[in-house]
Amino acid sequence: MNPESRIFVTGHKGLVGSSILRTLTAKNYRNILTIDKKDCDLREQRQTREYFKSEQPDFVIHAAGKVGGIIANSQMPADFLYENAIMALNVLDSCRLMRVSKTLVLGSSCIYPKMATQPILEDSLLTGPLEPTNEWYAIAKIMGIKLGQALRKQHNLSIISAMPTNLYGINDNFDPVTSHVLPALVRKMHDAKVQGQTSVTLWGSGEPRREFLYVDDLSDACVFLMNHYDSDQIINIGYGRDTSIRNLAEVIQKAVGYSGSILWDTNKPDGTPRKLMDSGRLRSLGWQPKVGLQDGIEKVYEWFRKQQEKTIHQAPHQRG
Ligand code: GFB
Repeated sequence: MNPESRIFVTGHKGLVGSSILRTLTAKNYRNILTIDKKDCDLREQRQTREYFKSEQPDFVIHAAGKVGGIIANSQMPADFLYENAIMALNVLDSCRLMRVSKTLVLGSSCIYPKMATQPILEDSLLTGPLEPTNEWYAIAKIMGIKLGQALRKQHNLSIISAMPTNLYGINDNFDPVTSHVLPALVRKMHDAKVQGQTSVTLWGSGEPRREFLYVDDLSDACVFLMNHYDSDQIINIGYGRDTSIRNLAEVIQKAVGYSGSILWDTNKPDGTPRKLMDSGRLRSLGWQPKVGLQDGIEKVYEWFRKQQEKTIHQAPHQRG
């Protein structure tokens, strides 16, 4: 990509897309294309094709997706499967029609088998059953990867697929029910502190282990891959270390300054016992992350607090 390239970023308002935009802008890319859902719904083939025809992107980073935490995934399996699959189909098919120079498709670490050997190598894709709480989302993501590989094989298109580990950062969804664990815990501990609650209840046993990557590290890796990677082999983007949900809760508790106790609701699902990816393929190309978990959580909490203050100071009719 060069500074004048027309780079279309899908999902530019989300956690990942907004970070990719910040990173591209910071790296002086000047022709970044974005479109609001109301003006082009990527679930609609005609609208997607028309957008590609009129804007003629040279490069595409497909970051749009319907995402959510363990409960959202189990409660809306049809939405997670259909919306992610149809968006990947429409975007990649438009890339084919317009012969886009290079496309990056973003997958997820949940595409790997529930009991994959840890740390998880890219080669473990499709070697065992998926985790049932998010198999619907995972199937849609696997379809996106496979379509990219098929288009490369049949039409000689440069499409790469990257698998980010669990992500966190600013512009995330902080809803206590539908969000991923890290923003959910920030929200729950902050509310408990503000409301003077003596305890906060988290889900599951606290034993599962997850690997968390700050979203600006992910977007830096995405731009790096657009410039340095061209293969049909999928590539993991991880932080390199995992932590238990219990330990994550303690780090967040400290950052938030909440002094109450933590209770665990074991009626809620734990999900995959462990998800730590092997990111050796990416490391061997010379990329590595910069933001540690504690620093990242502090950044997120600072941003979250500012957002909360803004909401409090807004007139009631302005609140979203
Ligand atoms: O982030 P999370 O929702 O999804 O949950 P996954 C991770 C772990 O945190 C689970 C525990 O063991 C949860 O039981 N947990 C504890 C909580 N308290 C909470 C809470 O208040 N909220 C949430 N959400 N979790 C996701 C997939 O799996 O991983 C997605 O569902 C996606 O599709 C993403 O692939 C990367 O890490 O289990």
